[in-house]
Amino acid sequence: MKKAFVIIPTYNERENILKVIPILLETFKQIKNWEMNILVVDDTSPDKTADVVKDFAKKYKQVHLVLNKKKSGLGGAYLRGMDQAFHEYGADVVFEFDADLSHNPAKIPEFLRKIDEGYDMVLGSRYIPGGGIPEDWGLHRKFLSVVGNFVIMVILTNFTIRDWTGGYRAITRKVYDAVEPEMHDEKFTGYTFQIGFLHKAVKKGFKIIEIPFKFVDRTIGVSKLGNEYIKNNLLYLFKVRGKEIAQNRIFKFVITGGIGALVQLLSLFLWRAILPYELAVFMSIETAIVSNFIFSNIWTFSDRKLKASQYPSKFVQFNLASGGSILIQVVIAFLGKNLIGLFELFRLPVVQVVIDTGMIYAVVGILVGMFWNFFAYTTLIWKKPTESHA
Ligand SMILES: Nc1nc2c(ncn2[C@@H]2O[C@H](COP(=O)(O)OP(=O)(O)O)[C@@H](O)[C@H]2O)c(=O)[nH]1
Ligand SMILES: [Mg+2]
Repeated sequence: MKKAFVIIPTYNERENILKVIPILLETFKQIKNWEMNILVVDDTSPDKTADVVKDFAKKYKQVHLVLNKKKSGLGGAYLRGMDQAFHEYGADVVFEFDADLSHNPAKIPEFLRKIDEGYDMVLGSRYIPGGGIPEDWGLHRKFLSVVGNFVIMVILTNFTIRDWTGGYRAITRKVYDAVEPEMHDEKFTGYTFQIGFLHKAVKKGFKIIEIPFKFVDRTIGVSKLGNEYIKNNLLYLFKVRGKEIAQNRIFKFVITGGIGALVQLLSLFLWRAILPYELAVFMSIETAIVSNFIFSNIWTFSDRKLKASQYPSKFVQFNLASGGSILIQVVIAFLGKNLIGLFELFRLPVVQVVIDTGMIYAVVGILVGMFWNFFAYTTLIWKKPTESHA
């Protein structure tokens, strides 16, 4: 039979753990096709939560305790518990579960059904129909959770998952095995663990589903959610998102083009010092093309770097592609002028710069030209290597 472990991190939850363990054991009785266990990860709570767990563990073989010597934070506790459950006890699935009865245990069978259906990870969600947050939460906490989740969706540009910060989840071993190695390089010890873990699981393409649940406010003890929560989460989000964007090819392409434009303008000064104007313009364009070629090869397409022997022919192709882009811009400007005409649209306030249709044709030309360049680079010059079956 497959094994599931409900992992409960605790810090000063003596009263709560006393209540929640019997309720869970009762719930487990309805579950026939899974072997159910509880694993409490306590950070040597001053209120001696661990002693209560030890008493249960003596009576019930499904109850287990991991004791951390010092406070490890929510993420630290979960990583420790998951390692133990998957590697020592041979778990197939673990649950993230709060001690304070905020998570309705009656939902556990529903989570397991989704796992049985083939999902890799199941999220208890407060923000899909059927789910909810406590009515009596203060405005501050409601705002934090609702707006926080919205901000997360915007930064990660993922609106398919509605509850990123919830702490009621079922995670299969394969998700853990894939995500866990990456959970040590950043600061995941606190509540940021939840967003970080989920974000990585999503990126790896696991099958994830949300099921609704109503979050119930704790009646005993205090929340450990600290003020560093917002700061840490935002820091994490901007860091990983920044990294993702910096690795994006289109981003690199645009930056490379920007550098090219700068090189063109600056080198024009130098070329003009030694050449007549027309020739200097031509040489500055060629200098920019060389710059673009170099940056594209070592950065934008670093994963498809050309061999030195390919440089001459690829550089000729690159020049033709760039020439194509210039031609596109000239043609669009010509067509615009002759088909639509040149006329003033508006004047920028203060600086009094006239914006006319000619500017619009130029902008459209630049965009279409860039589109052409990107197309030529990816399909012609830095072609995706085809697998050879020699
Ligand atoms: N082991 C351990 N558990 C923690 C730590 N911080 C929070 N928890 C537990 O994580 C669960 C969720 O914390 P809680 O304070 O209820 O957060 P909230 O529900 O977001 O207000 C509870 O069972 C806490 O006891 C920690 O540093 N170590
Ligand atoms: Mg709680």
